[in-house]
Amino acid sequence: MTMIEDDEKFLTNNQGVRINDDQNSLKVGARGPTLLEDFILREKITHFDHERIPERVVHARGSGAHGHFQVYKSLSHYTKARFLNDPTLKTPVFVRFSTVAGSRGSSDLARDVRGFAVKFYTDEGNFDLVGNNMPVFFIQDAMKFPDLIHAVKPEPHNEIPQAASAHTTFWDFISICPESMHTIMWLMSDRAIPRSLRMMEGFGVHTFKLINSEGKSFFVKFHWKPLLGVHSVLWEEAQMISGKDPDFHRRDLWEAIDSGAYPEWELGVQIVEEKDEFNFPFDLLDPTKIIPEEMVPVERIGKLTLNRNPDNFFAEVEQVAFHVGNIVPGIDFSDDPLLQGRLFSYLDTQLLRLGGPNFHELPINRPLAPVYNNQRDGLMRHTINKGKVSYGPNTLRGNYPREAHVGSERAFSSSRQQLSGDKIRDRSKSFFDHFSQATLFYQSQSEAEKNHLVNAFCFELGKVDVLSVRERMVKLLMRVDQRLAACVASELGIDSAKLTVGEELLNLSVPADADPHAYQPITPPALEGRLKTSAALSMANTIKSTIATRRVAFLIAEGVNERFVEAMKSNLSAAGAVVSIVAPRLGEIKGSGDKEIRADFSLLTTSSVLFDALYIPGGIQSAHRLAQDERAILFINEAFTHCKAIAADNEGVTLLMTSGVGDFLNSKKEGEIDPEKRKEFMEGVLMNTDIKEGEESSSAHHFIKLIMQHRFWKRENRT
Ligand code: HDE
Repeated sequence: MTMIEDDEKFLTNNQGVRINDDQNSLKVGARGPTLLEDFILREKITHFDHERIPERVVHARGSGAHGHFQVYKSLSHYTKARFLNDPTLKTPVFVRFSTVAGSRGSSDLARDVRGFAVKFYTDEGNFDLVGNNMPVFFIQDAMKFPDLIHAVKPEPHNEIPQAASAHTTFWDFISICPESMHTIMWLMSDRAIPRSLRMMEGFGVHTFKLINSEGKSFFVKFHWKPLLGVHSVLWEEAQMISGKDPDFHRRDLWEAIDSGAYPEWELGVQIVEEKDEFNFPFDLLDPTKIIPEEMVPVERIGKLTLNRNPDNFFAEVEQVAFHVGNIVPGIDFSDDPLLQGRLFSYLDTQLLRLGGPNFHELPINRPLAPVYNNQRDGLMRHTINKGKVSYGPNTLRGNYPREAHVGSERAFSSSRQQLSGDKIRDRSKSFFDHFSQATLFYQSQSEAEKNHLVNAFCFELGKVDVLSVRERMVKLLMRVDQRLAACVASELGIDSAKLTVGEELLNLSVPADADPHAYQPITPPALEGRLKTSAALSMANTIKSTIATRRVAFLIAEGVNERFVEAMKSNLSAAGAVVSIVAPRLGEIKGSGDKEIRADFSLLTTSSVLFDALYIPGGIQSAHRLAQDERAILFINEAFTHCKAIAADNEGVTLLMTSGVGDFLNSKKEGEIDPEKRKEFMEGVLMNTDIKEGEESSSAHHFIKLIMQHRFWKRENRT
């Protein structure tokens, strides 16, 4: 039990008065009416009535954790930011991950962009890197943001669908917004359905600036690279997980940190000298573009570790307020028009959400660097400012607090930039190549990823009930890749041969006074000519060298061979995996040697989609019982269908053969299916039938290697 301090022992009201009865309101007699005088009841209920605050207008669903960041070596050549200069400094951080479209109670597994917001509590003030798990964004100018969000949110007349982009208004908007096409490729890819928040990349998206102590500035793109690799689930699984455990990602993050398996990311930077600003076949200020890693490599400069769960979800995860404008000396903004709009939006929205101008005083938002200024009062002010001087400059307090110098006193100053231009509402022509990076992304995907992407388009557009919207999307896809467009069109029952990518389509969203030709997308040959694919864009190329924190289900029943269970469990646990015993019921399950094994889940309370891999140990009775249990067979079939690693020993193999795995192997007559192909489809399934009495399964080592692979996508092609 946790230790309770003396002053925490007694229940009090909010004025600190001890309460002797918190179960009954004050009444006239035991059966009489309640008195208005009951200040204890009124205070308790009033506080409860006001427990909810407005949820975030976007990114409402989130999960957070504390940790720290440490730079590997000084980056002083590029920036004077102290937390990036001193490798001995551990800067505390708070990170909040989120989905974008759903409301606070929605499922973690929505197909969506994930927010990846990091607050660094540096000793020079708070720096917020408010990024996403995709490196590009849908739109190029902040002016379009409310429209984008209105289109993706549930439709306003009936508030349907929750946390889903698969509906008509979203695709109506996208189909006349060609600039979104690159981000749409990411959204339709498996990146939008991560296996874990701990297995996602993060990106600052916009180009920022770093400034060194000489005042020289560099363009920079920020990246987070997860040490566990980048992994996703299948769309079918995502939908099932949403029902089985809508908190799947939140729970996964919590449990990993709770068990000491701290998630880690390396911070990467792509640095571009100012003189090279115009040496790219795209505009560095355009947030719909990446800088391919082949053009500018990502330098890994430090590590983020998350090692503490929040104590209170509301006080920390809900009340944390990120703002792209929270910046420290040595870092600065670029003129990206999306970033410029964001600089206004975050503070503005938080004034409403957190009820006034003093939310920076909430514990989770409070900087570690001291705050002194002449700002005063306002709703919910915590600081009790003393004295009569609340202005500057002043003489009555020696002019304190005064402005600091940029050099010795480490004040912030904006990087110097010469600007001139007409006051106009316009967009730079250098922003109008909307397709070549969408194509680059698609071409860089593995075959399995391409198929998933096609399926995602078919699913999403299949939910659109206006034919012209679907057709417009097919037309846009024709500009990205003909095969992609043809596959999607065929599933939607559209004859793509009859469609042309007409100018009218691309001009639909052009402002009234614009020259429509000026808005025509352009395809600069440079990028197409030089770079056909980029390895970093495919998850197939991610790290596959660890099974740390992978969830492995052991399917057992009474009579299981406990030696197999123990040996496999100790091997997998030693490699960092999390083993769960799944049985037909909860409680102790007696093994064939009379040892008892406690079930972590029953077949009623869990499901294959909540695991990464499956082990079926031997034991005649166990295999027999499970073969009679439809839920066990479903469990195995789903693990097989979702391309997961499966290992079975002795009678476990017999059980496997009574499931769909056996059906697959037996149904095709010899010769009907190419044996090589059959072998391919069975990759990831490990069957060990001749382990002698007294021997241990020798398959653990091999099984671990399979789990590292995450999934065996070739299996998808078996039907
Ligand atoms: Fe945001 N965004 N955003 N956004 N954003 C918010 O701020 C906004 C954009 C991102 O966990 C809001 O406090 C505008 C890009 C994250 O608390 C709001 C534009 C990127 C989070 C807002 C963008 C992001 C937000 C809602 C276009 C990736 C969650 C609640 C100009 C680089 C932070 C809040 C958290 C949240 C506005 C585009 C990331 C309304 C106007 C691009 C991770 O201020």
